[in-house]
Amino acid sequence: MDQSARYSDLSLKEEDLIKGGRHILVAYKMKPKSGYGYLEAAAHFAAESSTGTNVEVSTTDDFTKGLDALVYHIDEATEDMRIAYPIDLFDRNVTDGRMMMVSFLTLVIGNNQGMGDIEHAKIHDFYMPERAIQLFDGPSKDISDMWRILGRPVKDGGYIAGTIIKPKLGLRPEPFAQAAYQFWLGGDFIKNDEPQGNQVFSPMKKTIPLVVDAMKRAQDETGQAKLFSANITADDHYEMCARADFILEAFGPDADKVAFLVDGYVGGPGMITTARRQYPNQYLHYHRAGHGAVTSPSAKRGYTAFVLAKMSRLQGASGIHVGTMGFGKMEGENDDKLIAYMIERDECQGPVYFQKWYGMKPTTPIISGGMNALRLPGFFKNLGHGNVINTSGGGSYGHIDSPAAGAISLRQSYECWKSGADPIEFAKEHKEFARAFASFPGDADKLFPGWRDKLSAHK
Ligand code: CAP
Ligand code: MG
Repeated sequence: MDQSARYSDLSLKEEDLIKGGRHILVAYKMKPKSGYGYLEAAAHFAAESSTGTNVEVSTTDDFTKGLDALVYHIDEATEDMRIAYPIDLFDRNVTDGRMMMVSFLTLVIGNNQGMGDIEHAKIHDFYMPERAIQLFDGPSKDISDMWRILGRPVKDGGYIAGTIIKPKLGLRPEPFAQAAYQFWLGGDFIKNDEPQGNQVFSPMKKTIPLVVDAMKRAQDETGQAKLFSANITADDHYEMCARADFILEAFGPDADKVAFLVDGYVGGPGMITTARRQYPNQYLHYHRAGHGAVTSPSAKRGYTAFVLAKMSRLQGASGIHVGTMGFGKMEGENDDKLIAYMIERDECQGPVYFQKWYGMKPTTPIISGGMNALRLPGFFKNLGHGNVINTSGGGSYGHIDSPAAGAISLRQSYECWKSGADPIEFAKEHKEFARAFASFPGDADKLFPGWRDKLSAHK
C-alpha cells in the first residue's frame, strides 16, 4: 500500500521545521528492497516509525494524523532520506515529565530496522529542537570538574593522561592494585577495563579497598591528586547501585575522585540514565564496547558513532569514548574529530544538521584504543587541542621501563605537541618519551623513519 500521500510532504522546508521547533529531524541513509519505489518505501518507514502500520486502520482519527512522522526530503541517488518526527510522539517520564532516550530509539531506529521492504537504513545525523534539549538530563559533571580536582585551570585545563588496568582480565586484587599504583606514580587517571567488575578471582570488595590504598600512596608520593573510573555496569539497577554505593564508601574522603564507568551500548540507555540520575555527583564515563556492531562503516543499519556520541550527551554522559580518529587500533578516520566537536562545543555543524546545545554541559571526548606516546602528537595535531581524557593501556603497561614511565611519556607527548617541538628533538631531552620509541619500535619506524640513528647519534 502506497502511504506516501499521508506520510510524506516534500514541500516541507527543513529551515521551517527547525524554526518551528516542534519536530525532531532524523537523516538516514536508506535503500529500499528492489521492487519498491523510493518514496513509497520511505513513507512506509515513516508510518512504522510513528502512527501507522502496513495497512490503514479504522481507529485512526484526525488527531492521530497530526502526529504522523513525515518524509520531507529524499535523494534516491545518495540514499538520503530525512524524516520529521513531531516532538509529541515521544514518551515522557510520569515522574518528572522529561524525555527518555529509549523512546527516541524505539521510534526512530526501532521497528523500522528489519522491514520487509527496506534493504537497509542507518541514522547519520539527527536534530534536537531547543525544547528537546531542555527535556534531556545532559551531563551533571564534566571535564572541568576533573581539572579542578587535578589543580588545573577549569578552562582549557588540558590533557588528562590515563590508562586502563591491563591485562583486561586475570589480575587478582593485589597485582591489580599494584598496577594502579605503578601507573599513578606518573599518570592522572585510571579506568577499569570494560569487562572488569566483580569476577570471582578479583572480588570488588577486596580489590577496591586496595585501589583506594594505592591511590592514597601515589598521592602521597607525588603530591598530586589521582582519578579512578570504576565500572558499575550490571544488568540489575540495584546491583549497579550496590556497586556504586560500595565504591563511594570505600573511597570515603576521596570519593570525589571517582568516576563511574558504564558500558552504555551493551547496557542500554536505561543503564546510563540510572547512573546519571542516581549519582549526579560523579563523573559519568560512557564506555561504548559493542557499538561497532551498528556504527562500523561496514554496518548498513543502526546509527553512526557520531550519532551515538550525540545521544550520550543528551543522556548526560560526562565523557564518552570517541575513537582515535585513525591514529589508534580501532576503526576510525581523521574526520571523526567532528564527533569530538559536536559533544564538546555549544553549537556545531554535523553531517546534516547544525545543532545548538543551549548551554548543556559538554561531554568529554575520551580517546582510547591502541594509543601510545608516539601516536599522540599526530592525534593532537588533527584534533587541534588536547582537552581530552586519553586512556592508553598498552601505551602505558607496554613501556619498557615501567607503567610510570609510560604515563610520563604520554604527558611528555602532549607537551611535545603543545610546544610545537619536533618529536625526535623533543625525545633527545625527554627520557621517557625517547624510551617510547624503543618500547613501540613498529610505530616508531612508521611514524619517525630513521629514529634510531637520530636518537643514538645524540647520546
Ligand atoms: C583500549 C581498551 C578500550 C578500547 C575501547 C581496549 O585498550 O581498553 O576499551 O580502546 O575502544 O579494551 O581495547 P588499549 P573505543 O589502550 O590497550 O588499546 O575507545 O574506540 O570505544
Ligand atoms: Mg577496554
